[in-house]
Amino acid sequence: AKKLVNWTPTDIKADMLAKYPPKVARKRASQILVNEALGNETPEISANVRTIPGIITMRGCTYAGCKGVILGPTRDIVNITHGPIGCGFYSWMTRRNQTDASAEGAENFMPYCFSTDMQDQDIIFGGEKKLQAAIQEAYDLFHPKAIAIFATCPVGLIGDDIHAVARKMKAKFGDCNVFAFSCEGYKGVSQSAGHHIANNKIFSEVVGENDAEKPGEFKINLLGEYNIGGDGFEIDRILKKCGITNISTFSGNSTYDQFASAHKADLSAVMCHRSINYVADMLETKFGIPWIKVNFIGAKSTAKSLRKIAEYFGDPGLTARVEEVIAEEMPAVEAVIDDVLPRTKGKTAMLFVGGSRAHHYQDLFAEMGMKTLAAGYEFAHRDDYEGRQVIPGLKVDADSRNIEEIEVKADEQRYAPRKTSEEMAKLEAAGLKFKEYDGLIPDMDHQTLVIDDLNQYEAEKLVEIIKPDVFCAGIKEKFSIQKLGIPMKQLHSYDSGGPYAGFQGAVNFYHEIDRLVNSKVWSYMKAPWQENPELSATYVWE
Ligand code: CFM
Ligand code: HCA
Repeated sequence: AKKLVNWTPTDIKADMLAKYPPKVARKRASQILVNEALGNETPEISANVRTIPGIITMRGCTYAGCKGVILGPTRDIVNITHGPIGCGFYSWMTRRNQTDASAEGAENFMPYCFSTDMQDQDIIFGGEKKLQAAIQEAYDLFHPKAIAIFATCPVGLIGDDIHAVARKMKAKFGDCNVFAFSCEGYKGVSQSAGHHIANNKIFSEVVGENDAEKPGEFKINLLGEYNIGGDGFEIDRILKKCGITNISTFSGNSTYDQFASAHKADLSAVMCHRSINYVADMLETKFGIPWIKVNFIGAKSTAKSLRKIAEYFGDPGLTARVEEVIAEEMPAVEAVIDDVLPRTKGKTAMLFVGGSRAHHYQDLFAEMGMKTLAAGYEFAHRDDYEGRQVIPGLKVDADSRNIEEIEVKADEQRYAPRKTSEEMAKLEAAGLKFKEYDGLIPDMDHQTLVIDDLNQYEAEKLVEIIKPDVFCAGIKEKFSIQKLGIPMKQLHSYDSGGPYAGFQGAVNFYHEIDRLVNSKVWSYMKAPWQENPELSATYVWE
């Protein structure tokens, strides 16, 4: 990588802001942070705020966060998108979440894309009848345990009452839970609002429905793990080997019954805090199930997380077994690190992903001796950046239809007024409980760049100035970055790879990144317009 000779991170920030009009520059300045985290003094970043119109954001919509992210990986609920066909189609399997329905009698509706396919006349005259017919058709064909309805933008605009339709059909069937999500794409500022809507509804409609005891010892819920590229399979392999029983994953490779039984666990282990903290908090408040933060991305983080779970249970047998498993798994991991390290050490990365991978994957890169120069989230909140204390049992109105208000209220309860350590101590003495977990900012090196809601323009600027050895983001960024001559790795879909979680996943990742950052192909590459200048158009302004 080219060395930054004359540029400081502050210069880079200034350069990124230089072209913006003053108002835009001011707002973006509060979302671009030169990391000066020292000790406990975590600097403040502005997050979970609306993208300025005109900016080409990397973000997605609320429907994507609700239907695609949270409910998408559950195999035996019929998920019907009430909307134009594109919303259902483009959120169908593109996330590469995997499922295993090999058990006898296991249902799997994931290969189907269910949608009401709204047309002009539905928009004009209302789509409730069409929705009702779709629910009936799904019920007659599949007799599922549950049918979920997802609102897209036009549903909110024309005012179809999807909840009334769901209630009516649930009462009519009697043996099928039907519920609806007001997750219109435009609600809130990003996918994040969709997670919140999904979590609230799953908690109120499904969690606690099955009171039967689950077999096994050391029962946990694994919250915020979506089995992308088979990550959840690898984590389950390790948990099983340790003798830890995962009774419910939210929501990778999950079933309706897993959600319904989640209140039977002893502990919730939270992998992606951003997408699921709501369920963790509600399980703690309503059922007294405590939660801890874990991270299975990175071999060392995996070992640390297993130890953390064992420590919670405090059982000597479990602790010994966890140590045995770590000792069994690590040699294969270390052998690959020894192999790749001479080639990867000192290389640099940039990570811009949705809500937790931009943080978690830094551990994997660190294991390869690679430094993360810049990172940020599309839609995370300040708690994910700062790893600050969270008040469990937030009181927000779960039935409110104004999710933007809910999100803001929840953040306000957490942060406003901003509390010093002394103030926190006082509140704690007064009986309030707080949790601390890792945050992206304190975990990153001094003088790195932390950027919230990075956009197309800034991404290109960053790459132009810093030229990292690898840039990690999503499909929208993939080709524009590659055209700049920089290897690009998708950390959402994993391109066509994975799993990357756990011990075996780490090995996969080391090999792939080694190949990617050491490939000569990028130095041979010239864009077509560089080779054939006649291809470039000439604009004449009158
Ligand atoms: Fe959590 Fe996720 Fe992520 Fe996320 Fe997502 Fe995803 Fe992501 Mo894409 S739940 S926040 S809403 S870890 S879909 S599996 S990769 S943006 S960083
Ligand atoms: C989503 C899903 C997504 C998109 C990924 C990408 C995913 O936010 O709607 O932009 O490549 O992981 O599939 O985050």
